[in-house]
Amino acid sequence: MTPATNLAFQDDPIDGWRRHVVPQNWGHFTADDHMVWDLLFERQVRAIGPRLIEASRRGLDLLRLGHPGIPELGELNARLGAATGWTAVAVPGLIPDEDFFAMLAQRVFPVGNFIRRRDQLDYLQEPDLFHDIFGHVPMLADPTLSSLLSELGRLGVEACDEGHGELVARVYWHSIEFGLAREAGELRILGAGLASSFGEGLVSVEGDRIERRPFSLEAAVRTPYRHDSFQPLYLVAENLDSTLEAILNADLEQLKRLAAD
Ligand code: HBI
Ligand code: FE
Repeated sequence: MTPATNLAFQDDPIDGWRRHVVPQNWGHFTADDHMVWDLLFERQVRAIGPRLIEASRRGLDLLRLGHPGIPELGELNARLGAATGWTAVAVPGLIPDEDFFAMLAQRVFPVGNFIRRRDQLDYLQEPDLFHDIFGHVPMLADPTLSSLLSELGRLGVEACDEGHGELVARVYWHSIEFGLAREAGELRILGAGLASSFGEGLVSVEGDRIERRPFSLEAAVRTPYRHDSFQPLYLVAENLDSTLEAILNADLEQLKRLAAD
């Protein structure tokens, strides 16, 4: 895309997100980068693989993310597109909410064009490609979760337009990013932030001094969150299907009412 057309999207609320997209440049990843992916992948699957919700486990397999080395987006998108019509695009880092939601609404997901270094294995603030691909992309291969995400994107764009973007960001955060879920009678990881974090993932489902509360849209919109540390509490989708249904059917007026004191 030539710079001129990039600028054309600058102020376009629907396609402004395109200015964040960069080439993945997969050929530029070093042997060490690929080694870090393999190390993180193997360690994460061993530590929390059985604690991921079934849809995420299925997505890891369907998209063959266990293949050695950092996934190449062309191959990944061939499988992901065939499954649910989603496309992963490379971005340099955290995308502002209004552009992020606009991407989700168009079934596009941002994945970092970099991976953490060996000395950052356990935690880094900026979402790298391991967080985005291992954490988020598997659920995009699931028909139910991927439809929910594009609907959340549409709702998020509407909310940002009205200055209430925070409400949808909180619903997203307490489910898709850091939510837990009860599935097959056990506590499992729903959120990508937990799925991709070696330290926090296990603690969130096994820790005994962790605060967990049932997920509801009201609890989500009323619970601020932190980007820069372990979460102080986790919301649990006690019935995953009905929680996903409630999020799918949420509307902005309802979220504003639930957030009002
Ligand atoms: N940007 N690259 C990237 N990856 C994310 O996971 C991400 C983001 N921007 C916002 C976001 N996630 C959400 O957590 C909410 O802030 C909407
Ligand atoms: Fe994320």
